[in-house]
Amino acid sequence: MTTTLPGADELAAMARETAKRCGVDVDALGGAVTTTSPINGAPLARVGWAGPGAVDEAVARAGAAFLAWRAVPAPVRGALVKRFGELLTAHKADLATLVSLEVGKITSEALGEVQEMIDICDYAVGLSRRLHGRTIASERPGHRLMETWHPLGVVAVISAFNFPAAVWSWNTAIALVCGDPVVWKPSELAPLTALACAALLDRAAAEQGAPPHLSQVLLGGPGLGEALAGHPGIALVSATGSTRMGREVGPRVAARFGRSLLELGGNNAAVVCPSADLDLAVRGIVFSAAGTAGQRCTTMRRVIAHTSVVDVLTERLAAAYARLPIGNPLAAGTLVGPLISGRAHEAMRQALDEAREQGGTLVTGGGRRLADQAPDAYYAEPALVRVGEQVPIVLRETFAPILYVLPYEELEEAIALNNAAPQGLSSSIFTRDQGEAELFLSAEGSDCGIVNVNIGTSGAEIGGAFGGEKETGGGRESGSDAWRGYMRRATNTINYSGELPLAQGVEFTV
Ligand code: UN1
Repeated sequence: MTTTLPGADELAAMARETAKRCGVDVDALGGAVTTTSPINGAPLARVGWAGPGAVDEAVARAGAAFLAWRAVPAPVRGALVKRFGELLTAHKADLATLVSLEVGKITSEALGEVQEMIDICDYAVGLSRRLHGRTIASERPGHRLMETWHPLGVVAVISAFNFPAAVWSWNTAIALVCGDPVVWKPSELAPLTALACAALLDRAAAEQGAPPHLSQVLLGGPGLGEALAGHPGIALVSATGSTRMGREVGPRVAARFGRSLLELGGNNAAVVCPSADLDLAVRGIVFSAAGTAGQRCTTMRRVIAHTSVVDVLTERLAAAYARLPIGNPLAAGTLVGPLISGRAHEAMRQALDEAREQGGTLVTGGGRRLADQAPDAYYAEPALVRVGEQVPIVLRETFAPILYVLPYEELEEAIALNNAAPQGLSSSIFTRDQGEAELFLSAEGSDCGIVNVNIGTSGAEIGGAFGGEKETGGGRESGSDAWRGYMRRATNTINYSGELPLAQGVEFTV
């Protein structure tokens, strides 16, 4: 596939128009920081970063909003999120364009990201009528025990470039129905996407008569994230990014006994068993490994295939890789867009060198495309590397499309290889043998937060809890009961007996 990449002015104009349609005051943009588009490596927009003092001010405003919002009935809070979901639906294409322009996602995946935002709004609206606690049997006569869930406080969201809008929305839609205002530090690479999301939410809030400052955006670098993590006015810090970032944020929040929800790295594997449907496995693996140019935290980075299928599987993956259309993510038909930066490309190149040094064989891919047209844009051919065993480079997360394929003999060994990664985000098994699938899903199986059967590691729906164990950080966001992380639980004992029997049979009569 040959691609002509769009010129700098074209993309900058498109970004401006699209942001304006979402309600961003584009005339007020401009500032010291220039962002670029990974599509052509050219400047896209200029923005200003928050100055010193911005965190204190934002947290104070959010704190005031909390006092009002916590008293609004949860289903009324849900009405705001419902309206926000409608606005996201109306501006789905606009937001998706901004996502593509700022982080290089192909159109279908950018639209999918906005769809996840709409889905979580629907989910949160329903949730707003079922934030319920339990009634528990008391050991004392004439007593009742119950749990109530109350709004927690101000939530800070720190998000990464690869899901520049959806991750914020998973947190924000849930936080808002739970009664919590949000202060967002988006990726410094995707400020326009963030401003557009914020403008749509501000519009919904104004229309619904919600208190001001329920949602605020602060643009800035890592120092801003650190200030948010350390701020005592923030009850919960939900941070998505590298394990290195998590090591900065987690202890800072813990030191002040704040709550954190960490979504960090992943080194996700698929186990391919002898009975696997290989057609399905190939499609599932290629989407998870090469989709989003290998830049999801759920990207598949390892295939652990039984010795009876590893050769044929590798051949079929190589054939599929050779057909992948790589290029302009805005063009119809493209499946693999650019890497986010030259740094990401350099990390990929270096990992491939190390893989070779450690005995790996590059089966296909690894080259760079379109450098002649756009020397500052980094289009990489997804790489397939065959290794004999799980050498050190395989256990290192490289945020780029490299898939390592290695063999196994016994399923227990494959599970041990799966679990040998320091992170524990996502995993999958391809098999038609129920016993094998059940073992993988069991307590003795995969140690990840996401364990799939006959689908890849990425592309989770919002209805389930999303997150993982070990160096992935342990947080859960999005569906299931992840909402509990955004609320505080009170245990209530109510005595309607007219007596005062003490628990544990204690006698204390005065
Ligand atoms: C991420 O890469 O940070 O499961 C999130 C998935 C997406 C979310 C990925 N729903 O791949």
